[in-house]
Amino acid sequence: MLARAVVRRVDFGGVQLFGNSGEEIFAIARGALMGRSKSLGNVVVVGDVVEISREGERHVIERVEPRRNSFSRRASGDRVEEQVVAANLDQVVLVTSLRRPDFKHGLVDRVLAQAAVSGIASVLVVNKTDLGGEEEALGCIADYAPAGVTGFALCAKSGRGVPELHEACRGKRSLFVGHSGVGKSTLLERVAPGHELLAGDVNLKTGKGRHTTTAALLLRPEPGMELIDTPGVRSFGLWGVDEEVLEEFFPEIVPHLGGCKFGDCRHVSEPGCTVRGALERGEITARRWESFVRLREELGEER
Ligand SMILES: Nc1nc2c(ncn2[C@@H]2O[C@H](COP(=O)(O)OP(=O)(O)OP(=O)(O)O)[C@@H](O)[C@H]2O)c(=O)[nH]1
Ligand SMILES: [Mg+2]
Ligand SMILES: [Zn+2]
Repeated sequence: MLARAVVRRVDFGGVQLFGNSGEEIFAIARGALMGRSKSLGNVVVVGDVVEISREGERHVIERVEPRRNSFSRRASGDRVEEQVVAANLDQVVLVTSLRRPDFKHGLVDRVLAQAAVSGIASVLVVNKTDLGGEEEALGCIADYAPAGVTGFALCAKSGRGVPELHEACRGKRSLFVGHSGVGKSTLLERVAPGHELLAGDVNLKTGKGRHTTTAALLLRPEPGMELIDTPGVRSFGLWGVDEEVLEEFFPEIVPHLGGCKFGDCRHVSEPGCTVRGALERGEITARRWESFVRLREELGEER
């Protein structure tokens, strides 16, 4: 008889699971699951539903159930390869900070597009308002209003603004993504205290803590609410989208598509372009537009 379980964390030596009654189970994967690569890679990821058998004291993952969705990125490195970050998600919580590190639009545009490509809703968090002020954070968020993005300006350190995000995470499985050091784990500790997410190493030379998260981890702080912490990303490449259709994943561009004079309009210098019209009227911001063009070029170069 096979039992079902949910993947909590994938380690080198095995997989941590939540069993049917919420109990933690450690399992290894059936070799056949891993294929020729002999690695779990994208086969078993956090959020997956798996079927496990028992061999004496051992739990073995026999099967991975089909995913309702998954959030991927292009794996870092030179090869064009997919990295599945997590599966079966309700929303992506994109975490940024106002300072240390500075707010960076580039990653925001990439992650928002990737979530859209995966058919997953997203919200934007601007953390560390204590270092720059709430006004400025709200300004960052306002840039994304034409894209229909909900944002939260907050301070994980003091807890200010965190209850609103907590509320937005109730009843959902949320994937926390962002650059290293923006405060994802600190924020998760606030929403879900007692998970020792920050119990990492302390730098012996500086005496300062660097608690860099090294693997995705699913938390269940309260019934129905699931939060996934992930390691910070340095760069983020899109996966699973062609340059021709990228425009469909920028919500503020979408209403202006289909009206261009030429059916194959690239919205660059063609006459009668309704997207350029929207750009000139400010309905699409210049900054988002530049991001879109850069991403489209990048996808074109990968061919
Ligand atoms: N001033 C200030 N510092 C914060 C705040 N939130 C987090 N920090 C600090 O930012 C640093 C990084 O926080 P982490 O929570 O480890 O960041 P992370 O996003 O999980 O980083 P990775 O695991 O490397 O991806 C720590 O020194 C935190 O104490 C905040 O609201 N204000
Ligand atoms: Mg972390
Ligand atoms: Zn056009």
